Amino acid sequence: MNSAAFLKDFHHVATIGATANSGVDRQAATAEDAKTRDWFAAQVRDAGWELRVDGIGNMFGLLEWTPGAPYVLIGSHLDSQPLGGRFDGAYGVVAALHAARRLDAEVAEGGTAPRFNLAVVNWFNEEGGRFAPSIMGSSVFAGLLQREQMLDVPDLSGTTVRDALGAIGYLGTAVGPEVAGYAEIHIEQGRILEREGIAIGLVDSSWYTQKLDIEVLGEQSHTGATAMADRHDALVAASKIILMVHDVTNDFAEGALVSSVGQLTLEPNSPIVVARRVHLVADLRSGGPDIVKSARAKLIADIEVLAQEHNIKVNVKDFDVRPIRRFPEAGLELADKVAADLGLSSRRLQTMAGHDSVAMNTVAPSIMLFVPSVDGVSHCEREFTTDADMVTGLDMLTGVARELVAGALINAQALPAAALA
Ligand code: HGY
Ligand code: MN
Ligand code: MN
Repeated sequence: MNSAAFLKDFHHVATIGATANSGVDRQAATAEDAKTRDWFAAQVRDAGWELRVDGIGNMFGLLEWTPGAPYVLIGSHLDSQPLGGRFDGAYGVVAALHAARRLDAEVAEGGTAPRFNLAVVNWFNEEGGRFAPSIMGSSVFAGLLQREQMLDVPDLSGTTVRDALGAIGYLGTAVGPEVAGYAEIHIEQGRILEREGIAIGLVDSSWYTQKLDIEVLGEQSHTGATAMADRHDALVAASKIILMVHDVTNDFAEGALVSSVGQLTLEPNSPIVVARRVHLVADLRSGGPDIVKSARAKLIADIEVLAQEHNIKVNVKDFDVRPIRRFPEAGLELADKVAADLGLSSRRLQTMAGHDSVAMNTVAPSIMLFVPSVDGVSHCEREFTTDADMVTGLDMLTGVARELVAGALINAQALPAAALA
C-alpha cells in the first residue's frame, strides 16, 4: 500500500470537525466524533473486516486470519480536545488502518496465516475533555474503570456518556476481542525527538499523574451594594488557588513537576453577583511520584490557610491518580530492532501525556511509539507533524505489528472477564 493513500485518508479525517485555524474539535460522542466513527466503520467494512462496537463505544476492525486465535490490537483515538490538534490520536488510528491493510495484503499474497490475528481500534474518549477521566474507553476495556460507572459520567451540561453514545448510535453491545498484544503510534507532544533529530520515540514508561478536584464555596452577594468586608468571594479565592497550582512547580527542579488548572466553572457567573462557587480541576504530573505527592501536600495545606483567611470553604478531592507504568523491555528491544532494520534513528523516552497504551499495557504486552511534534505543541490548533514523519511512523508501526502477529513478545493473555462485561 503506498503512503499516498495513507496521507489522503489522514488529511481527509482532518477535515472532519475542522476549526478555522487548522485544528479539530471532535469531543467524545459529539456529532463530529460520530462522523469520524462512521468513516472508520466504512473503512473497516470496505476492507472486508468485522466491525465491533463494545459497551463503552470502543470500535474494533477485526482481521481474522487464524480462526480462534487472540488478536494483536493496533490503534489510538479519534476524539479530540476542544479546539485541539488534528494529529493527536487520529494519526495513530489512520496509521493503524493502513498498517493493517498492508499486513492483510502480505498475508493474502504469502498464503501463510500468522500465529495471531490483528484488530484496528478506535478507543472511546481518550481525551477526557468532555467526560472525565481521560483514557476512558481503553481503561474500561482493560478493567481499570467500571463500565456502568463511566456510562453515568455527565458532561458540564448534564448529558451522560450513555446518553451521548446512544444519541450517536455507538453504544455497542459487542464483546471486544481477546488481546494478545498492543501497539500504538502517536505524536510525541514534546520537543525531544525534534530537538535531537530522531525519527522514532520508543516509550519506556509513563509519568505519575493525578488530578485535584477543587470546589471553592463562598456566598453570593451584590457586586455593587455589598461592603468589601462582608464579601465571601469564591472567585478571588479560586484565582489565588490557580496561581498556587502554577507556582508550586518552582519548589522543584526545572521540569521536574508540571501543573495547571485547565477547567473552571463559575456560579452564578453574573457580572453583578459576587461568585458563590467555583469548581477547578488541577493536573499535576512528574516523573517522580514523591514530587507530585509533596506538591499535593503543600497545596492542600496552603489552601486550608487561604480558606480561613477568606472565611470560605474549599473541598479538595484526589481524582484520576495514575502510577508510573513501565512498558516491557522485550517490546522496547523489538521496536528498536524494527527501527534499525528500517534504517530509522530511535531513542527511548518517557511519556508525560497519558495514552490508551498505558491502560492496555496493564493487560497485554504493549509497545508505544512516537513521531516528532513540531515545536512540541499539542492540544492546540497549531499542533503539527510532517507528512514525511507520519509515513515513517506508519512504516514503523507496520513493522512492529508484523512482528507481534508472528508471535514475537507475546504470551497470549486473556482479558479479565469483568473488562468484557
Ligand atoms: O490525559 C492525557 O494526558 C491525554 O492527553 N488525554
Ligand atoms: Mn492522544
Ligand atoms: Mn490528547
